[in-house]
Amino acid sequence: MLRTCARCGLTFLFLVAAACGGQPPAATTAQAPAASGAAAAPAGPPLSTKNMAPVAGQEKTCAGPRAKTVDLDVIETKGIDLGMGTTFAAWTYNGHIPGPTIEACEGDTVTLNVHNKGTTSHGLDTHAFKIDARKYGPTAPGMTLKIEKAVDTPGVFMYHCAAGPVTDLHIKSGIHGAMIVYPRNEKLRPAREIVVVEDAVFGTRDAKGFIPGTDPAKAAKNDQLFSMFNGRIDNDPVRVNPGDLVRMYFVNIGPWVSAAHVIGTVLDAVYAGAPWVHGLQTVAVPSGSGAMLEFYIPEAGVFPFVDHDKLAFLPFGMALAFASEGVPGAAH
Ligand SMILES: [Cu+2]
Repeated sequence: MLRTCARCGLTFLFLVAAACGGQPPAATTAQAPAASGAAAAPAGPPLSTKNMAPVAGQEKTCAGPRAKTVDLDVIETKGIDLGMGTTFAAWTYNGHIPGPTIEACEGDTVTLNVHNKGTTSHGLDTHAFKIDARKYGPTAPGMTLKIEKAVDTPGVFMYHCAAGPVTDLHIKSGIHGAMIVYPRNEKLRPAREIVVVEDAVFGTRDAKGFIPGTDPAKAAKNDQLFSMFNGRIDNDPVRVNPGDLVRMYFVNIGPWVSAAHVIGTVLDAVYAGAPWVHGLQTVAVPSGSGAMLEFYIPEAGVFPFVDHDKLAFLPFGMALAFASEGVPGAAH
């Protein structure tokens, strides 16, 4: 069994210490929080984690060309760093778990070129497309699979390998990511945006912390060794400020339903397919689905994002802390 590290064994103490011990925020964007759906002051820059780049966002994406092309390499790695002294011989898009976030705007035509640089057949299935499923592949090693379709449904979608009967094994080996389709005519509220993908590893960790690959028996039983956010067992705190509105583009790869919850606040608005829903403590996001989760940072402090049904993994670092040191008093 995976051991807890000294730093993460006391998860909340660590989160609080990390939040209080770092550098002060560059700027305070505290604001009188707007009522749901109302206009708000400009937000700060988008947020990121170690394995997740900031998004371009709705404005840039929707102002860009109506035809968007994304190239993805399927790479079977010999080992990637998951944090806490653990490495995993993952299969990936572009060498990382998760793969790169694909951003498009409602009405765009999206072309995905999947270059299979692996040793077995791989493909790509995005839940944002309405298309003949056979076009998702797979394709043989050395080949490129081209998939093209206009997207007409805004939302946060899972994309993943399509490998016929062994698709589950490929998804659970790391070949997955998030695709955002921004609405073209509904302007999203200014917010600190971040992408979070919940995933898991199904294997056995040796004495050196190496997981040589996915264990098919564990995968078949949804018996994960641990679950993660953005391909990391542990993540550094994400710096925010009191009064910030955070919009999380969340995808649950699985296993099971994610009970998406932010400790210390209430979800102000959730979009998992129209209409927006307001005032939720926890929202259920099934495996294979996604949602936009909006919440305010109510005051200075630490606000960990968790899967409330997987709190058993807290000792192994499974919490993404939003940490605020800014000016208290901008409470929402
Ligand atoms: Cu695959």
